[in-house]
Amino acid sequence: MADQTTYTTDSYFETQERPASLDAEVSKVRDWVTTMKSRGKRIVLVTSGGTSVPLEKNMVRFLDNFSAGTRGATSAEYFLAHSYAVIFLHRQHSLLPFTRHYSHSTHPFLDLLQIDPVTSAISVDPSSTSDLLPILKRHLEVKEEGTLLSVPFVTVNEYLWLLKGVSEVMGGPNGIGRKGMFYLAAAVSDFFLPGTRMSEHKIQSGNGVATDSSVENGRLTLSMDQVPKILRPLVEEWTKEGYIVSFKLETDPSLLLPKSRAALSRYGHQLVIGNDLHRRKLEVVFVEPLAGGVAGEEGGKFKESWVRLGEGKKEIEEEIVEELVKRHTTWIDGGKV
Ligand code: 9Z3
Repeated sequence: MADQTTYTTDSYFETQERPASLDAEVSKVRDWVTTMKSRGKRIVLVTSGGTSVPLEKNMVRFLDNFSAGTRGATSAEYFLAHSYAVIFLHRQHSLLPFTRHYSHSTHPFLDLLQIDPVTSAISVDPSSTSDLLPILKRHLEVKEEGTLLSVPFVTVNEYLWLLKGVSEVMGGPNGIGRKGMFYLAAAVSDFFLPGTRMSEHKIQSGNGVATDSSVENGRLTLSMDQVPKILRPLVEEWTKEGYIVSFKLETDPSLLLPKSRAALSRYGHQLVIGNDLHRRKLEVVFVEPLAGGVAGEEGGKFKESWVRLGEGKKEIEEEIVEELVKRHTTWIDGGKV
């Protein structure tokens, strides 16, 4: 097993460490799904942000990717606006629905506030109120309704275990069936370093002298294995009835359509949203099976439609989610989308 480079999902989960908090997280999700189901809600699992790949068990260093979680956090807000209950499986410290509007350096929260010189009372600067009010309102409403469940991950291993656990709850006998949607916007690493080859402690370079097997003549060599294609068991085993939307990210625009079609053919799910790294906030392409056909079949046919940031709209996610809700309604009604 130590030299294995190709994992099936089964062999991955048999060999890679199960996170200590997994059972508690999944049990929380199970209770919440039961409550949302009893209220007649549709549920969407939104995955968001990048997965990290630790290089050491006592992690100091890791590989990461660019994703800030904008797509996921923004889309989650629009799903909530369409009355969905949202499980937000996200990279810890990436953007969150609602608070994303005032994060980090783009819109620092402290810049909204002012201090009364006499009483020292803190209030919101009136020039910011009109922007803040609708966001705060929705944030408080959603909190009150309990329709947003946040589940954080850090590493790709945690992400994979949680995706499996949550999908099995949503797709299981007491799950949400066709009323469930999967919106897989997280940027998931294709490669990982298996536990058996991971250094226990911080990789040492010494004083230019190698003290770790992966460091030779001062050069660190990493040999990583492929993360198994998780969409297959998701579609075929964990959640057979859910409406499944995956994202395909490319940097070469000429690969976007062929790669999106290939993903749909390979896994036979409902929709691939293709996006180019640099144009992802302006346009995406929906690739789905042509009505009456199954894209997974040999010679399957596809329907492609571009969704573009519309006139007067601020965020493309508004349009993406609007389109998805229509398709999901048809899916729930049992018809072909
Ligand atoms: C996406 O393509 C997302 O739209 C982005 C969003 C990661 C581009 P941001 O967080 O970016 O708003 O800055 N997500 C999926 C990327 C991915 O890893 N897809 C896999 C692939 O392309 C298939 S599941 O192979």
